[in-house]
Amino acid sequence: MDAHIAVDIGASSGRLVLGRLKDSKLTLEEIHRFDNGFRELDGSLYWDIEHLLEQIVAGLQAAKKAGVDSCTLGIDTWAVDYALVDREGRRLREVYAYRDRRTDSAPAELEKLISREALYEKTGIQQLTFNTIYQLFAHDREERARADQVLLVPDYLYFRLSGRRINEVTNASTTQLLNLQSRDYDAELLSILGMRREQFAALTEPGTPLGGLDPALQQRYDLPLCSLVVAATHDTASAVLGVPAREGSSWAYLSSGTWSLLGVERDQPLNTKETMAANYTNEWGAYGTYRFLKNITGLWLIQEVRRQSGDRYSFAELVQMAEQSEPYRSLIDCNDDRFLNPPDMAEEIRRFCRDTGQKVPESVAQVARCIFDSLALSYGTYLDELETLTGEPVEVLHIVGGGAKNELLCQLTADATGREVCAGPVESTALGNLMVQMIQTGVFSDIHEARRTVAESFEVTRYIPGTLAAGVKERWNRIVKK
Ligand code: ADP
Ligand code: LRH
Repeated sequence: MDAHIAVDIGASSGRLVLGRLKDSKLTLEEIHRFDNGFRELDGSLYWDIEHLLEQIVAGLQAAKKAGVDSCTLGIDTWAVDYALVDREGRRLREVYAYRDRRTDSAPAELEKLISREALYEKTGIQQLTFNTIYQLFAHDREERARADQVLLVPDYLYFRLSGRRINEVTNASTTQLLNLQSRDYDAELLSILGMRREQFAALTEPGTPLGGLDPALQQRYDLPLCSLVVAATHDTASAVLGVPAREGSSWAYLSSGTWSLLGVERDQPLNTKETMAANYTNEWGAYGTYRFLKNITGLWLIQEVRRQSGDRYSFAELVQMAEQSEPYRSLIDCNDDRFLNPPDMAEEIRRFCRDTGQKVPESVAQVARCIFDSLALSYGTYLDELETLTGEPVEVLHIVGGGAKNELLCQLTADATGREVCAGPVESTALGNLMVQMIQTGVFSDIHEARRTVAESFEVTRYIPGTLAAGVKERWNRIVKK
């Protein structure tokens, strides 16, 4: 089998990417791309899962047209969200999107039943109001109890394509229900939710072969013969696999898309009092690794500004406009909860600047500049914190994902972190997804060989740190401390 297809669906867009090894180089071909997003229905936010399934089928049909008769196939998506299904596999409702506000008070309510410290000690997962544990806690009780199973979004897509139920571990760890010691669902946490272990399928490792597509589906739509392989189904897990890091170098990653995930790969979790206070997470990775990282509100900020201005400018145009705008004029604390899902992002940014006594960004260009400056400064702060927490220096920061295309942000990041930045590949998530398929089918012997091949197959752009203008760091520190 020399054709491998990654279905990679992020919060803003999805794609089917065909990967092959040719003359010892990995080649990628995007065969289908589509928009993703959530929408409001009766006051709640939901993903359009049926649309995603239709697009996967359309992408596979496009692959067949392009001459792919047989391939392996892996799926990854964003984390934490889930479908509840009955015994027959019918969905009990639409799939909530993680920015839905029903979980706002869930952390405080759950804390009455288990302390935040105990929860972190068990799971090593940072507190985010949308972690699955909080979503399930806030879910209609009767419906939650009635569910035969909870399938996280990629698990559900695998199920719809193949009829087989899995519970892939890299994504399962983002539920905040897995215990780091027992490496399974934590009995006490399940009992707090009033749930049973059987409501979650057996944990499945990336690289597990899953057989073919549902034959009815394959024939009805005339799809290629697909051998499903369980990918590292959490998109961030795949993105980190796809980082072209040199073995033995001291590197960190910034997976830069809707979210900015800044962290390091480790072979042990790190869940101390200090890492809890700083809200760092230990998500489980493929091949026995952990992603020790910080979630930073990322390019969501600019996505919303763009969407709410009627998609008037492309991302490239917004970057260009920001480039010509005065640097470090106004700064925001990107991780302030107010930016999670405000009705008007640009207005919320202006309000933040007003509240903190700064110049208010008026034009779209000034707002965009404020976002990029602030993101870069956040990366600087958190990278230093990461070094302190792990006790290990970071020399190179690899930026992967759509944000690697933003040259202004990459340079600002080099300046603010004082580290060399290597940007690219943009499609590291699809690459990580493909790498697992290719290791499973023997194309690569292990992750090291796969990463070496990625490094030799794709250009990265280097950014050397320049000096940060005087007084910027001090102003920034005042703003984030408030
Ligand atoms: P996700 O998978 O989380 O939905 P992506 O990794 O696809 O996100 O990254 C999407 C982001 O990449 C966009 O929000 C945008 O900020 C950035 N981006 C995409 N194309 C460009 C471009 N041409 N120039 C600058 N930034 C870009
Ligand atoms: C990035 C991501 C991130 C999660 C968030 C829900 O797409 O998967 O790792 O924290 O979405």
